[in-house]
Amino acid sequence: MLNEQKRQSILEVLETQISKKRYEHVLRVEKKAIELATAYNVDVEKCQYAALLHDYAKEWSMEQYQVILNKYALDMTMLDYGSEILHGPVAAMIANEQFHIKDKDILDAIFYHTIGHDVMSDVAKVLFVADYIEDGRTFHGVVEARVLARQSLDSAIVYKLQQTIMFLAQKKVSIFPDTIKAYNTWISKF
Ligand code: DGI
Ligand code: FE
Ligand code: FE
Repeated sequence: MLNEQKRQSILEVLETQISKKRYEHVLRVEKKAIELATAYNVDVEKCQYAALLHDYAKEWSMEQYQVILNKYALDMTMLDYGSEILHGPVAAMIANEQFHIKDKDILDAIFYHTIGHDVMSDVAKVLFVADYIEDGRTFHGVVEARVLARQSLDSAIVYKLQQTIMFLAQKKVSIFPDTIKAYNTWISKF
């Protein structure tokens, strides 16, 4: 478990960055991440760090994203997809820079929490699934996702990728190519 003092110091800063509604989402993701990490024997503390910081930059402006993208030479094509795609990679940079988190599992989990990735650490898997099925989610398919998450993290990951791509295509919005790439990898190995 994450030390409560450290946890509170993160929450104090997080509160200044996101709305109350999103803050509560983050607490529910943390709760679900602890639950999944415990069930699947994954490092709980790492999963808590990843959960607490994953949406840190979700309400930032494009100008703020641009600064981080330039500073860390991140993929500029992400700019075409807006905050939905940018907030994870940017939050990973902030976790490193501002919260001095150097653990690659945690940083990658935050970076890929929206997009997914071909190779995901156990921490990344836990966050990817916890974000999708936390208790506040009510979208069509979440019940199925929760059932799958009890069977295996991998099956829930494939389901999330598949559902997300279908959802975006239905909405007629562009899909970030790396999400398709992750889907292709996961669907073929599953
Ligand atoms: O930040 P959260 O809302 O907790 O969850 P998230 O980081 O998984 O973001 C989900 C949102 O991002 C959801 O509305 C779908 C959207 N999204 C995911 N992949 C893509 C995407 N949007 C676009 N335009 N393209 C994508 O590839
Ligand atoms: Fe997010
Ligand atoms: Fe989230």
